[in-house]
Amino acid sequence: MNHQAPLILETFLEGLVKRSPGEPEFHQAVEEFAKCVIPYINEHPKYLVPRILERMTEPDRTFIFRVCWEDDEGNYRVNRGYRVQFNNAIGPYKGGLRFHHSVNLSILKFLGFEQTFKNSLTTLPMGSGKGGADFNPKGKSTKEIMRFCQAYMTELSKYIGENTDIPAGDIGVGAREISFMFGQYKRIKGEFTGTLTGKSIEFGGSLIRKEATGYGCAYFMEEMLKLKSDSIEGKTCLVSGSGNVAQFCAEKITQLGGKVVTMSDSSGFIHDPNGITAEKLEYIIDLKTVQRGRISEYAEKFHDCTYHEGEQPWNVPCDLAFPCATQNEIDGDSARALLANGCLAVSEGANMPVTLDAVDVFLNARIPYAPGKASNAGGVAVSGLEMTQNSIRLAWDREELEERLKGIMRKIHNQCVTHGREADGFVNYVKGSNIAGFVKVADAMLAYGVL
Ligand code: NDP
Ligand code: 2IT
Repeated sequence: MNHQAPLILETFLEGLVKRSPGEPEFHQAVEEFAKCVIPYINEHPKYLVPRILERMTEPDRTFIFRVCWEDDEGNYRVNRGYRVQFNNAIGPYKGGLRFHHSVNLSILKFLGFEQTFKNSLTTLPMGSGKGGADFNPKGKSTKEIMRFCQAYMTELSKYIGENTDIPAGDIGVGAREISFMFGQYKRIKGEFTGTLTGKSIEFGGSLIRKEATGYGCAYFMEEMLKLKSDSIEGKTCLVSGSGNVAQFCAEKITQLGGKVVTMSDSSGFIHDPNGITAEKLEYIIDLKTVQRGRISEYAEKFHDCTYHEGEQPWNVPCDLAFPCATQNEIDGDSARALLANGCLAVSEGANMPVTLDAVDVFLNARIPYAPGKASNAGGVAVSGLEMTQNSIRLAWDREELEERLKGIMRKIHNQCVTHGREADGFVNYVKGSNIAGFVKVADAMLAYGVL
């Protein structure tokens, strides 16, 4: 029998940094995960000897490629495109594409790594991947977006397929971009298959996919509060971001009786103490998805609210917080400000919006705190349901899909409680989601032997 010394967190992380230098976001995501999972692995040597953790922290493969396109003035433009195929132990690679100037390998590896456990938690058969480009869609014309999407897909099409790797949207990639990419994929391959999700309804998309991440994030909060005999009803809520996830998180919070008082973009945030009602949210959705304007315009349109240039919403008093913009948007100071102002619980719509020290602030305060891999899994879950519908060549109705989404979020919550409940009854959702997500993928990898 092979002997393997127990894993030590610090030594493991040193090895990770040595193997993957200069990737701070990836190191951060792995550290949060390893803190929870290493004690579990040491108690379960069947995972230790086959070096499951080392294997899980190395993507299966990574594609990096040039994307050359022409802007409206006829200039040649060059960007870098990526696809990280992280882990396909429990299903084909599955995860979004991000178009943002900040995209690099570290960010895509952190997102692909998180996706592994998120997809495992959904209970659906999906492996993990993430991709995108350092392309900045801001200020680009629709034609420029189209040319970029087509150029990106011309190369990406070599690596994806309905049974191998199924991309979807993320920051900077919504219905418009998915349509351009799906059209190009179909043209190149000469076949109509469900190789992308988040498609429009007319050509194989699923009802509820657009709403799924945000709705799921609100449902997850409702589940956490239910466990404490409480609910969203009557609560003052902070939402950050004003993109796809933030919009539908705000919509569901409002439907559940909560009052959303903030939303934001990368320029600043608006504070509307009377609440962002359904009508006002309709304005924001049009502003962001059709006009492609800035959130500051909300404060010009509606009275009794304020716009805070260059600031984040975390100093506004609230009961509940829903970070739905981007990674590392809540640091230790913001977490302490939230608690000092009465925040009772946090549900992440974004991926890794909370820094490592802020995670500790929430856990030490023993408030319900849901990491994105649990609370934002609704999006990829409905992507999984879109794949199912494409495979059986049927489309389910809205009610059925919303019920399934609710059921999946409930099951994710239950898994977190099973693996995260501590002796005094406190549920550590970080530990619960990491261990529950890990076990399924690890058992599949073990079953395959040395691969
Ligand atoms: P969108 O592009 O639709 O919206 C992103 C929002 O976040 C915009 O309001 C944007 O502002 C803001 N934002 C982006 N970068 C920054 C930044 N550096 N600082 C401050 N604000 C920023 O993306 P999504 O809503 O789809 O994604 C939001 C988050 O949710 C991401 O973390 C994503 O990974 C995660 N997520 C998305 C899922 C999906 O299905 N779409 C599923 C699960 C998670 P601006 O317009 O100024 O850039
Ligand atoms: O982070 C995520 O889960 C997503 N961007 C959605 C991925 C998907 O395949 O729907």
